[in-house]
Amino acid sequence: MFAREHIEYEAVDLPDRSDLTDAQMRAAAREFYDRMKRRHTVRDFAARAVAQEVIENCIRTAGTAPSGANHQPWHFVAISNPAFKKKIREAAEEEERKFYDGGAGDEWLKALEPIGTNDQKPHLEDAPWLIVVFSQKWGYFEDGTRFKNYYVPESTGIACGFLLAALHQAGLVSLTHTPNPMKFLTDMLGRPTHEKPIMIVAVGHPHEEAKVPKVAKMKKPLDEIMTLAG
Ligand code: IYR
Repeated sequence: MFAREHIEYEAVDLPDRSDLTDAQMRAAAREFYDRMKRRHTVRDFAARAVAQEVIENCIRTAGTAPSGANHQPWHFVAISNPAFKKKIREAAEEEERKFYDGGAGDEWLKALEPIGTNDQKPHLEDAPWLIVVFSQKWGYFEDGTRFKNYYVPESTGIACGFLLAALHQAGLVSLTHTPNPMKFLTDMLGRPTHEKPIMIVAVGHPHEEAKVPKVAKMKKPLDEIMTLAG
């Protein structure tokens, strides 16, 4: 997508300008908050399938995120094949066993107690889709030479946020899962070594008996997360 000869500034008129009244804006912000606060991280998935087209459009949304120098330093691998999901589960559980057996250290394990997680990761097989997010330390020009990427963790983090919001908007639930370490994903998915696995997002419909940890629903109030300065 990037060619060396295209590195120059060219301006175009702002497309897609929004034209809300102040009242509409107030309502829109409120409605989006009301919608987003109903997003829950869910570990229990139903067997119901999800169309590939839905996953593709959610990844397209993630790809609209802003990024350092617009380099878009991310790659998303979508997996629905049951045998492949099983392989990922087995490898992730192997890492998680070491983590929960003490590798994580007491403080970390204590912090996870209210979340109720353990080394069993059935969602990696039960969810109809796994989306593995990779960040890219560098990219390639069309001529095969490399360019450096900037603000890679920040950019990829924003793209992941867009992805989770898009999945929620599509009526799906997701679980951000970060086995520790995650290097096995690079090998298993055949990704180049300059790409770093960031997270696995398990995606699907919630199981009819799905539960969430009570503490996960306690969000800090506005006066704790916001200061008006000046
Ligand atoms: N990767 C482990 C541990 C874990 C860590 C954090 I921080 C969490 O918020 C949740 C889990 C696991 O997935 O179980």
